[in-house]
Amino acid sequence: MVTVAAHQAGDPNPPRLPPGQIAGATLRRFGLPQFAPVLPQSPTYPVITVTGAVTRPTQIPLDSLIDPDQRRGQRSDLHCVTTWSVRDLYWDGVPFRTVHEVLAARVGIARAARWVTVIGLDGYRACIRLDDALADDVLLADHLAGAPLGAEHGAPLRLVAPAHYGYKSVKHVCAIEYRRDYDPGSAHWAAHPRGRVAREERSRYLPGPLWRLIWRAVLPKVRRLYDQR
Ligand SMILES: Nc1nc2c(c(=O)[nH]1)N[C@H]1C(S)=C(S)[C@@H](COP(=O)(O)O)O[C@H]1N2
Ligand SMILES: [Mo]
Repeated sequence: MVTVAAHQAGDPNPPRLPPGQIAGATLRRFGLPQFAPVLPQSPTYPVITVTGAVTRPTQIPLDSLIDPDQRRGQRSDLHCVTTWSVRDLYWDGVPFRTVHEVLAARVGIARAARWVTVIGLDGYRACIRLDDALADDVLLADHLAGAPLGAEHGAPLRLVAPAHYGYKSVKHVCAIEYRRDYDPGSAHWAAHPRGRVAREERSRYLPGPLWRLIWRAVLPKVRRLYDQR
């Protein structure tokens, strides 16, 4: 559990939360129900598999993908589709865009690639639109709150995409798959292709404010699954 500075009660300018979100003080391990019992062990020598719409699929040691000169810290919020948020998390890592540029030279990414599926060691997959992944605030993080990322929050590497619901921020990253088409991933219909928090793109088929009610009702059950281990 990571404790963050609580915002002062009576703060004249409390930072605004996106529509339908409620802020909590601590980040607790969370995710899809089926992944609650799976806690990946970070490999001694992590490698990232790069595959899909590329001409030279390969595996790259994580150390050689994280260029120390490109490291950056970032303070950002995490918004879960089930309506909880945690503000002001301090991540450290390299921008996804920087890694993408290195990969473009090494693996030859197809010009038609418009999406990227990020895969975790637990088998979790989430797909993000490539131009969304290339935004300034999208990080591949290996540190949280100044310490190396622990197993709870996604060691060895985690995607941080603050403008998108938490289900896009894949933990335990072990593979990056470039794609021509959208891949619903582990959350299937419960994921939205874009998943932009500001537009409340929570899930497919129904409007965001309606999904709020549904996900709020589901939240306590999923919390229990994650808290009991
Ligand atoms: N590998 C993996 N990444 C994942 C998930 C998961 O189940 N497995 N759940 C996602 C969801 S729905 C959320 S809200 C966040 C939760 O991050 P936390 O466990 O650090 O709180 O992780 C995301 N990334
Ligand atoms: Mo989530």
